[in-house]
Amino acid sequence: MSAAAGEPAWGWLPEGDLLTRGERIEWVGPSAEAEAAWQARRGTEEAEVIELQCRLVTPGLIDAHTHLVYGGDRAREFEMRLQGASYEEIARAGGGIRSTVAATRAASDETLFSAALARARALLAEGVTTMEIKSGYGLSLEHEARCLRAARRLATALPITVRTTSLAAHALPPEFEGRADDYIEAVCAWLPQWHAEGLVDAVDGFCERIAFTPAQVERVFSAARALGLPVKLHAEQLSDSGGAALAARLGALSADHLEYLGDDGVAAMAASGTVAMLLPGAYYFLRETKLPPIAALRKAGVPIAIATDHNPGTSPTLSLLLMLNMACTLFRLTPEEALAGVTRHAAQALGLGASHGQLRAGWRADFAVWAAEHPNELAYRFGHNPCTAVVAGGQTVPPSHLHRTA
Ligand code: DI6
Ligand code: FE
Repeated sequence: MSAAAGEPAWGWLPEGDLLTRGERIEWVGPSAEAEAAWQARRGTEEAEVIELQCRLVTPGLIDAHTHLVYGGDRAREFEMRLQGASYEEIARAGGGIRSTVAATRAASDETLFSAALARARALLAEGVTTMEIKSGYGLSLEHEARCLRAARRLATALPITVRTTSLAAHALPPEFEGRADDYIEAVCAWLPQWHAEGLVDAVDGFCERIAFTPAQVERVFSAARALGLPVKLHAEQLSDSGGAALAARLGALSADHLEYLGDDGVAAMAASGTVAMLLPGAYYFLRETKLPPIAALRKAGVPIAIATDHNPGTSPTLSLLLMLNMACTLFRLTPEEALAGVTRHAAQALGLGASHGQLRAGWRADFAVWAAEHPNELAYRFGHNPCTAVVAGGQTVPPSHLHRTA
């Protein structure tokens, strides 16, 4: 078995073994030392050997930015964009996010859940054992709660770690037309209620000229911080609004998208340890041409993560492996940086850096097994899924969970 811990120079053990105990990794090291490590720990417990057939093993992948719960789709909007309409024009004309809000509100709880379940299964089939799931298509007290409950329920139906994020500050719902500040005030009042129900692990916003201003985002962030919730932000996706610097100043876990990020934003993120979450699927699907400032982020030592941004409008992909490839081909990340971006840096972006995303003793026993010789192959091939087995929390994931149904 080979192990790629995702550490500098791949952290790759060409011949390694893992011991797990309960949900955690107990020991990881060279195969030659595995027998001794096992004997030293041997108690009365029964041991189960998971035969990994000399295959590559990586930490379970982490998709740290998704909008997995929504109704309907936006295939018609895709056609309109191909005929020349821009994403912003469609959004300003009441389409875009608002059309998904209407479809989400009209969907039953069961429909919302089963569609999200199929999407989560497709991610899991590629070795994704941890996913962040945002609300943001309900935009009312009850509809946001329904989406967050559906996200929470996924972790009871599948052996995955789910982190939920409230993205109520995603777009202005029609009933608040022309009253953005009133909507923000409402969101600040709703947050404690979602939090009290245990529905929220973090708070996000869309800081953009077609969404909310930095001042409005700051009000939502103050409400989050009053509840002790970490924040993150969709920032600098379509223009430079100074969102990343604002997020960094408030200690954000991540600032996401970042195509239009300037030097000040990079410096602020470096100072606060905020992760740069790059989303090549949205860049590709919107045919953006402005690249995020990768060289400046690298130079400043800002940790870089990669995610699908799965959503019906700008990134309807369910392949995190494809995002690895795009991060390399479109953003010129190295395959090693891309893998770190969906393992340990992604864990950091979720506040799970000390428990997820690495093959290390004490970390959660989440790992993926690949029909590959070297970890660089995960970014190299595209449109191809070499994942042969997934172990989550020390348990082999049954093949029935790994069927692609979305
Ligand atoms: N940025 C995005 O790319 C998605 N949300 C956001 O804030 C787009 C969501 C959509 O178009 O439905
Ligand atoms: Fe997003």
